[in-house]
Amino acid sequence: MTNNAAQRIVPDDELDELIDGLRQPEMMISPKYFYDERGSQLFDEITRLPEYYPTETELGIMRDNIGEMASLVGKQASLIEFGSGSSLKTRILLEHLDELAAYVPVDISEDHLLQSARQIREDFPDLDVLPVVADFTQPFQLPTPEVMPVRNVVYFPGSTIGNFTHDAAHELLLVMHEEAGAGGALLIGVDLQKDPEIIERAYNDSAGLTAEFNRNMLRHLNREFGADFDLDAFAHSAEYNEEEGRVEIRLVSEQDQEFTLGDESFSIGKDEAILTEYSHKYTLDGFAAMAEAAGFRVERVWMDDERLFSVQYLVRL
Ligand code: AVJ
Repeated sequence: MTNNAAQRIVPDDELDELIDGLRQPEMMISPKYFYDERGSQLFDEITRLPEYYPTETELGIMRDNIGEMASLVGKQASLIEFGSGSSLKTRILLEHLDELAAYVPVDISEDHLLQSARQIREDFPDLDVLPVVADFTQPFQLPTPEVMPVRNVVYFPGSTIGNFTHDAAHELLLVMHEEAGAGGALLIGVDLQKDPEIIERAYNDSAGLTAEFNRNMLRHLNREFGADFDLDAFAHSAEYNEEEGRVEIRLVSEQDQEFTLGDESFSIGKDEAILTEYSHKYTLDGFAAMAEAAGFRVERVWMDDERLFSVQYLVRL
């Protein structure tokens, strides 16, 4: 590159990981590449769509049960959020928790993390806000709050757990178990299995925002990794796989074509696809079994009347 624009340093291991995904029997790209600036904006818009039930439903569950949630978390807990925590759900929680020892948002994206930590500090001036830049799928060192916490409560909203395969979700629960420590707990949003039509509608919205969100991943890779995807040559697909209990989101190639990433070139045939996301949906029993295997017991489950979504309080065994 000979222009003098600021360059983002692309870590080799990120590029290697992307190339490795594209060399799999079914090409795949991690859903983390959805979230550049435009992707985060699009996701925000998705959460306000009438078809996309998870966000509004989870918010309603939080609002309706916040008193009970606060009493389970108790006084002087340290709230450790996996993810940067700029959401409305986090704010509802912070407004109602009593005398928190600390709020510890954990995220890999430093800019985003520090920006949302600053906002939280502004709105909750008495709160000890201790952001940690880390990949939360790996164990990390917790900061030491000024006030010694009575317990650690990990918060993981949004059914982000759904992005993980069952093996990876198990591993992540083990990390949460470790970070929660003795006497600790986990407050987690888990999307539930239901009528497949309701699920498929949420990922195939009539405004086409989810399709745009999906294709935007390619725009992101073009910009940040110098790839040369033709966005118009890929179609959005989101199907609920009932046996696996998950939505499978893909970009389907509309023609035989080639693209390059780094120094590698790839060919993809017409109707072949790149897998961009899994969104797993759980049964209450299925999730409880997975939680138990990772050393948690389900203490309380809150749901909406239609049982679309759950928020669960798990205690560490
Ligand atoms: C952020 C992973 C919870 O799985 O519903 C929304 C992402 N993808 N529409 C989900 C998403 C397409 C979302 N999660």
